[in-house]
Amino acid sequence: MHGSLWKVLLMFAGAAGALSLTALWLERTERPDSEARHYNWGDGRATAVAVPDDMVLVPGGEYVIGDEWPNAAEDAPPRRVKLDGFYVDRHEVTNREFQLFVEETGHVTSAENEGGAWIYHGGESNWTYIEGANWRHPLGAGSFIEGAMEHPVVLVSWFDANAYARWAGKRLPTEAEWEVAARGSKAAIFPKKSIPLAATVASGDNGHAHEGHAKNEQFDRHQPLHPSAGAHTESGPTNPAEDGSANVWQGLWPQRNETKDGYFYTAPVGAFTPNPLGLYDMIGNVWEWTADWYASDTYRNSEVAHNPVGPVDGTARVARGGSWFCSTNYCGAYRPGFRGKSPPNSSFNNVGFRCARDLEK
Ligand SMILES: [Ca+2]
Ligand SMILES: [Ca+2]
Repeated sequence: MHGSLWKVLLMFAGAAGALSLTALWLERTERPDSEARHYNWGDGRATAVAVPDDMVLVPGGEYVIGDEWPNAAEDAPPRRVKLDGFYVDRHEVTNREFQLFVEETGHVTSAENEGGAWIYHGGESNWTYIEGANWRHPLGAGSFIEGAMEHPVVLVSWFDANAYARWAGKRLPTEAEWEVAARGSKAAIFPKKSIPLAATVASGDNGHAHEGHAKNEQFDRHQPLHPSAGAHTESGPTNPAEDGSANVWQGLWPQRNETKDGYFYTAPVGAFTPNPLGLYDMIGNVWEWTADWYASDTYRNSEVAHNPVGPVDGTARVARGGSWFCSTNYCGAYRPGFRGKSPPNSSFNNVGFRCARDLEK
């Protein structure tokens, strides 16, 4: 009896030892790269081209948006939409442009009113609410945008983005407009062969908003692995996490950002190849607020929607495109069909926007 009891105890001890070894291994492998602390906002290679502050015409027509995933309930299944032609900003709104808006209007951002915002700082393993963080101080006090005036503005809420758009005589793009623009106005669906097996695990908090500053819930959190995703170019979808075609996070978060694309945080607009319409950074760099409220069933309507605008109210606004923070193990949102969302008053240092405008009637 005693002999078998000892065997059982030894088995438990062995299992416990294995578990603690596993825990140690996990702790070691998930430890963030301490070198990442040394990146400043605006760091990166200086290869951006000068990009005009103009708008690009997206022709009217009927398009297919949404990705063909097996887990379409949480993402966008393919859907036909009919859009009138519209203009969309060639690049994300930059710090330079946003500063002009603030100088002319005296606009005070949501983060400034609130006294802080959510930031991710390299070398950390979590998002942190930092007092004093705002669009002028993207990593909190002691960080500045002076070396990043051609980078996209961050730590702007949906309200800030909307106020800027109105000031500029523009508006935020609808979710459908954003996606058609991101696909280069082509009715592009991911080819079936690109559907990753891991997509079948998707559920729950895809691109989920955070309410009341719940820790760790940001656009990018809780995403399934999407080893094969990415921007759509003339030659087909690419995976920026592998080929550096857009500013995302290459490597496993948070242990190592290989920065094969040249940037840890944001990149200046014009640093990456534009899509077939000539639009920069639709994928990656910063998430982009859209005009629409989020609803999980937006894309389930089988009828062809004409200029769809999303539900009339809600708790979260849609943002699109993924960001510099987006890695294969933590996010995978760097594809045109991915639907992110967050409460409109929230501000993060990987979320910005661009504007759209109707054609003159
Ligand atoms: Ca990057
Ligand atoms: Ca973007």
